[in-house]
Amino acid sequence: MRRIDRIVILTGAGISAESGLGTFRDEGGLWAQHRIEDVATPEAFARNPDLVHRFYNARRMQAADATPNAAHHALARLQARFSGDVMLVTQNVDGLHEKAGAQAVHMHGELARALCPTCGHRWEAPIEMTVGEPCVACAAPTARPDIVWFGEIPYHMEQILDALQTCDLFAAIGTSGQVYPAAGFVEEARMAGAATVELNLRDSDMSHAFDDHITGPASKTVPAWVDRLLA
Ligand code: BV8
Repeated sequence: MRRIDRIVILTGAGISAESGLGTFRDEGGLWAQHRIEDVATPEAFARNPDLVHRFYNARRMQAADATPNAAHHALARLQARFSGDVMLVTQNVDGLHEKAGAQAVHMHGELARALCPTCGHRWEAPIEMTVGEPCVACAAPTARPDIVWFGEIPYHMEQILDALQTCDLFAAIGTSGQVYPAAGFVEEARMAGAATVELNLRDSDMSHAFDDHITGPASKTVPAWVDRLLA
């Protein structure tokens, strides 16, 4: 077994499923209630800002009440105790990794933050945002959720790609591998010679690209996986 010094972990909605937050593509998932085009694109926000704010307000309130599960806590433990580097990249916009004490790189933004498209200022979002919400810095009435929508460029891509090119182990937890560029991270890691493992309830669209698969609910598989890494 090669020595592992640098780990990159990518999490998706599946890690928060057992904390009661809806995933996107499982039956009854968030997108089942709304079409992506209707709520998670800049065009949707321009066309119907009230619907988009209501969609995110509901998720912001749900996320505010949600508690991290054993999988979030296990990743925080890994970050705290692992002798090498652990970079935790998340597609999730809930704050559950932070609530468990971990540091996460939010490539799709965060529900808890607002963004002013006029001056670029970011601040802690009110639990409910409304149409015409003024920016706290420049007062422009155009504030939006600080979320990366489809067609927008994900955050921290340079930092993430650097880490993928130098990691020894890449793990994807609870993601369907359907959204790019996150779905392509496993290929970046493989090309850099990293070992790759997928932890999921079932096969994902990227399962073929992983060396190993650990099947089961994250709250069970992630703590056991972390214990092995820390042993
Ligand atoms: C970009 C914020 C350019 C919103 C999100 C055609 C081909 C290829 C690409 C494209 C294409 N057409 C368009 C694109 C680009 C597009 C894209 O990929 N579209 C897809 C739909 C085809 N991507 C973009 O637009 C991205 N931007 O490409 O810019 C660029 C490219 C490269 C470099 C620079 C610039 C922007 C994408 C970001 C969109 N915003 N989120 C919000 O959250 O409201 S994406 C959205 O989907 C969420 O963030 C979510 O995290 C993400 C991915 O979903 P998953 O997390 O995987 O969740 P999902 O429900 O799908 O799966 C859950 C998984 O968990 C399942 O596998 C399930 O089995 C598992 N699970 C369930 N329960 C458990 C579990 N596992 C373990 N335990 C459990 N208990």
